[in-house]
Amino acid sequence: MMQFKFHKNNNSKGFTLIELLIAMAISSIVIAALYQTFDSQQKSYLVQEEVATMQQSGRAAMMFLTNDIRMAGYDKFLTGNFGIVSVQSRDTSNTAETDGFKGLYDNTFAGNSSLVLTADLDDDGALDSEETFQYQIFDHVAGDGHVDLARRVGASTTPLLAENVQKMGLAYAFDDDLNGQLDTYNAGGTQQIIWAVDTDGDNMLDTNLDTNGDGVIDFSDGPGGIDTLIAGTALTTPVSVNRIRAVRVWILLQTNQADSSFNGNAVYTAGQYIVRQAPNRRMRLITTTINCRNLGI
Ligand SMILES: [Ca+2]
Ligand SMILES: [Ca+2]
Ligand SMILES: [Ca+2]
Ligand SMILES: [Ca+2]
Repeated sequence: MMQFKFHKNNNSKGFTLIELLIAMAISSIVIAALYQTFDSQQKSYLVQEEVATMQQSGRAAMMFLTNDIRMAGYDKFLTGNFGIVSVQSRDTSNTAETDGFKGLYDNTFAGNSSLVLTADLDDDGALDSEETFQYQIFDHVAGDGHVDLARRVGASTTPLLAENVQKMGLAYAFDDDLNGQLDTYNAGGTQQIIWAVDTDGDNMLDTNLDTNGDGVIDFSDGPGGIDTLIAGTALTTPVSVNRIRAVRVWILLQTNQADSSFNGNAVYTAGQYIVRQAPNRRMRLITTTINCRNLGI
């Protein structure tokens, strides 16, 4: 039969003060290390969440823009009452205007793209209240300092589409000679599509954004500074909005929260605007080109 012997350890006198202090020191180091790991994981989780939110906003905004621009000018009975109505720039502040839109055109807002279009969605040949779509960026929640993208249907008072859209750039390709082809210009020996904007607010396209004629719209087309407008090349004759056949869209988003540990230094082109990355904010530029299915070509 096995016998268990229990020895009383007479040397056990508990912990000495030194031992206790060492144990406390070690455990506080461990806790600090654990906390740091947790904290940095938490931060990177928050960053990922911010970036995901930003990308989702951008995708949603682009989806609405694409669908609306494709519908622009939908006019089953060929009344001629529908199409792209306005390409004028608008104020980005939260100033209410009498027509229910924010910030009507003013020369000082050049480069802040906006778009108004119509489509006869109910096939009655008449322009009804829910058949006007307007896009522009402005500080939707007055005073929070972040610029948002609005999509206003009719006279809706709840137009917020995507938050923290820092810039929306729009440029337009057109068929002014009505030969069924987008009009082009000579860029270094090759013909390139003209992407034009209205720079003086008369709602006529007047400027090709490719200043240096290399077929690309970017920083090198600006006069050299950040937060400046691309100078562009004047069109021979201004072009009416009813000759527009395609729309090029730039949406520049930024994260909602500043991240003091992050510093980017990128330069973005958004339509006519050259923009420097905001301090401590991650940004994403989404671009696309949309053919206006209901406007010829
Ligand atoms: Ca209608
Ligand atoms: Ca043409
Ligand atoms: Ca003009
Ligand atoms: Ca260029």
